[in-house]
Amino acid sequence: MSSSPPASAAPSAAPQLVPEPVSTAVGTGDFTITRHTHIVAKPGSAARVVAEDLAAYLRPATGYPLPVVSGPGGDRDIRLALGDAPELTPGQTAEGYVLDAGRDGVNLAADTAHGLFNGIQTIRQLLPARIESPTTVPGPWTIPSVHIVDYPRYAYRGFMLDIARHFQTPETVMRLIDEASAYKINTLHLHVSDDQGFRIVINGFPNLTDIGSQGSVGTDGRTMDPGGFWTQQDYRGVVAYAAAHFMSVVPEVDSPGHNNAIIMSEYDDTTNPLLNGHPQDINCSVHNPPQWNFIGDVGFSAMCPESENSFTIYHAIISQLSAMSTSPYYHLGGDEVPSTVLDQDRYAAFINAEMPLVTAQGKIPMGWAELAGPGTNPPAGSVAEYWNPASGTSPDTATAHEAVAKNMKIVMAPANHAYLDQKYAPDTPPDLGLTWACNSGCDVDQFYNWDPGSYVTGVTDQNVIGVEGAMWGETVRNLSEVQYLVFPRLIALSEVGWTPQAARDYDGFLPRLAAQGPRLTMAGTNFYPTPKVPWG
Ligand code: TNX
Repeated sequence: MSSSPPASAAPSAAPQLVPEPVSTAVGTGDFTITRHTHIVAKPGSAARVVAEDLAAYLRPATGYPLPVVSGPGGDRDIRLALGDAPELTPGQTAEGYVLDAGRDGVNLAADTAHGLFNGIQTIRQLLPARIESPTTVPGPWTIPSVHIVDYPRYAYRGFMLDIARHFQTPETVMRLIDEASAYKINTLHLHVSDDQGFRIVINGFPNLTDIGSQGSVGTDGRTMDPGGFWTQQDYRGVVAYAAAHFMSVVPEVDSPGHNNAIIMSEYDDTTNPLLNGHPQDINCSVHNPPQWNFIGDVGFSAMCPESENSFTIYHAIISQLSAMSTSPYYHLGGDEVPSTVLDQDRYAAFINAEMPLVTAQGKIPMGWAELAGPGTNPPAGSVAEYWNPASGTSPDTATAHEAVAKNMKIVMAPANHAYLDQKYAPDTPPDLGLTWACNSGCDVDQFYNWDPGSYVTGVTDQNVIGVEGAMWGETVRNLSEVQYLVFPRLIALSEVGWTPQAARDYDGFLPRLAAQGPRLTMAGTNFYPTPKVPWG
């Protein structure tokens, strides 16, 4: 009845998976997907949706119909089921999955649809790299015999993208969602505003995009690179697309600094009925009146904590973005305000006035780790994102300790291990990437070889909820440039965030990373072919 090739009895080779699963046992007898294979899932169940996702991943390259059908399914089928994964203990069920592949097909089980989605990412990597081809290519489509039990180390595994320094389209971001979710990244942190651009329509404040979206870094404003913005419909579309890839979206409009685009937009907005007629009082920047700066400087702009207009504007931003976003977190920035611009009391006053605007929307405040500094009162459980390269007992780790002392949770993103905008090596293409955190380069070894749970002495997995790779936008103008800096380093970070520390080792990681090269190539994803990886 089946025209599939005979199953082999030889032991399967160890699969080359990233992130490395918690446990992988290799068996004998593999399974080959054929044009007769079905994908089986209960009708109407959340498993059905993920089954459709799997079919959509596998149809282009195989050219097979791979119909999604109701149970029970026969031999040589791929079966997805919810609630049939007794090997997962309670702490492991939110995203865990159990995958069995062998002569009789594939059984994927999980307690949640997210777990199944993680499992189908593993199935993709068990197949030959050609499976990533967008057009039909020859098989065979053989999956080795494996028994995998898998779940993440951290609940938060983030990718941050700055669409403020250079505008990026919704289509670009959706493409990056495809690529990041393939490595089980589950959070997209969108940095939508900074000194050089404000990128999302906010109702009631049309100037924010009419004026604030027109510039970008490095173009002297308005002629060479016109900037751009998203409508709220665009934003909702990206959030929905992310949700379909089991990624939640954390929006960030930085404050009280990094917001010259807001100040330039609203400073003269004297007739806006939502403001009180003298919006000039929002400006606490070094320049008065404020002026554009497109050269990528940081630390020159701030909004004033004494101005009610500041919070009218932030209230509109926070309430509208929160209502459209899926993450429990809202990121209010909080980084890099020099004390010469706002002293610590005024900085803390701003943050303390802004956090209730976030909690009123039912969101948990999140911010760069300065948010934990003296005088601020973040609610317990709010999140500090630690970006400082300092580690161990260095005095520069202070913000991490302040966050712990305030019962905050921590997302680790130390710039020298997690900033995707840093150059790989001092001599990689001269116009892409910055160097401040990585004088001698930050290649995949640097992204892989650190432990978020012991990086700062005294900050442990009791406090750390995850990791994030930050793709700042000063030097990247389009998808291809972003991909070049993101890959393969985000893949290394995905394993830092997923795989138990004790199961990680760089020598074992390198060949598994090398195996991702042809997958990226097949999928048309640009990446830096670092000489550190034995691409083969
Ligand atoms: C620091 S560290 C920034 C960003 C820059 C980035 C460039 C932090 C929270 N902010 O504003 O884009 O460095 O690498």
